[in-house]
Amino acid sequence: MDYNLASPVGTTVGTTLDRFISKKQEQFPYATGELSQLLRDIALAGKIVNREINRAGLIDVTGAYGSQNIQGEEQQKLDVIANIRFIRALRNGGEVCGIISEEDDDIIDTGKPNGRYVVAIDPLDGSSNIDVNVSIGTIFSVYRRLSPRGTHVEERDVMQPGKQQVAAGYLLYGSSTMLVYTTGYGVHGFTYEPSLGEFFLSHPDMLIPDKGSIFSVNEGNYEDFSEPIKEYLSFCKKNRYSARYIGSLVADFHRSLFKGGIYLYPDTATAPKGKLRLLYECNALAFIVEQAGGKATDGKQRILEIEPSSLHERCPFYIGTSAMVDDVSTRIQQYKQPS
Ligand code: AHM
Ligand code: MG
Repeated sequence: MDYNLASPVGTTVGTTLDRFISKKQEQFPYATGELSQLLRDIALAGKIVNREINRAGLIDVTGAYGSQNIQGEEQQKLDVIANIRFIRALRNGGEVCGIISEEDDDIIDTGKPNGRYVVAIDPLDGSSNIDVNVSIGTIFSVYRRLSPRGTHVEERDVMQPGKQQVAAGYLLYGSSTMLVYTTGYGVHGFTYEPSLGEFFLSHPDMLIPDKGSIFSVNEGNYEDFSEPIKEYLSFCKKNRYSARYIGSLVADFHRSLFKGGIYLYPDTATAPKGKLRLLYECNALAFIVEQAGGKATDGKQRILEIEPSSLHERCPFYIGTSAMVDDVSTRIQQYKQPS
């Protein structure tokens, strides 16, 4: 069957996100439009969150959740606001029956049992950078539900391995705001034009460079890293690789996608599964990087193969240029503990 996936019509640089989504949908004769609408809902919520972030310094929404402003109204932290915005948009859209969010302990039942999809989302990632005007992001994964439509969301709907994702993406709130997503047919990047209120296609068919010389890791944890990680970092330094670490996963990943490189968040003795969350941080970026020709592993296996065992589980994370991820994974697997 010819889906004419390479059709340039309506998919050239400068195309609006809305038109791009519609054009892509037309290439799939049996598509119902629900996934397209879901992506539009996320983009809309992203615009609203972007506005809140840009005003953060002015309207004093940063700071501790639960404190009160001068009118005695409760103030909300930006990550809480972002969570509310995304959940509201997904609930109103009706395509999603359940959501798992970094901000909520349990699965959120949207009250839309006919929704065909579930979403895993980190509404505002990079918490240490929120209050200091450094780039932050939103990360999302979309899965087709396993339970029958017309019923309430179940845990198995969100506990699927990453290879089952039907779409994934991120928003980067940086020097410009971008939305980057994949539905399994390449990775496409859109840049937000605030005066028009539109995302425009700026980076079609993104591919990660197959060579990289940037490594990105929190070296403050060095003493807790295992020997193969320490050795890999020595290798990077001996080869005069550049060290870059923003501390916002989306921003660090975005740079790797453009320039090539590796991002590492290893496990340590005190954090045996690392820090990052499988369901709403690692899986989405792993899907994107593979679509862009890169790799993501936990040191032992593809991130996308991991069968989740709990909603908020963590995993070690190595992502970026294939050769670099292979190098660090090989070192981890071949390392023999001294007896
Ligand atoms: P968060 O979900 O609390 O924001 O934590 C995730 C963030 C990532 O964006 C970033 O890559 C990492 O934590 C930074 O961790 P650290 O401060 O330990 O280097
Ligand atoms: Mg996070």
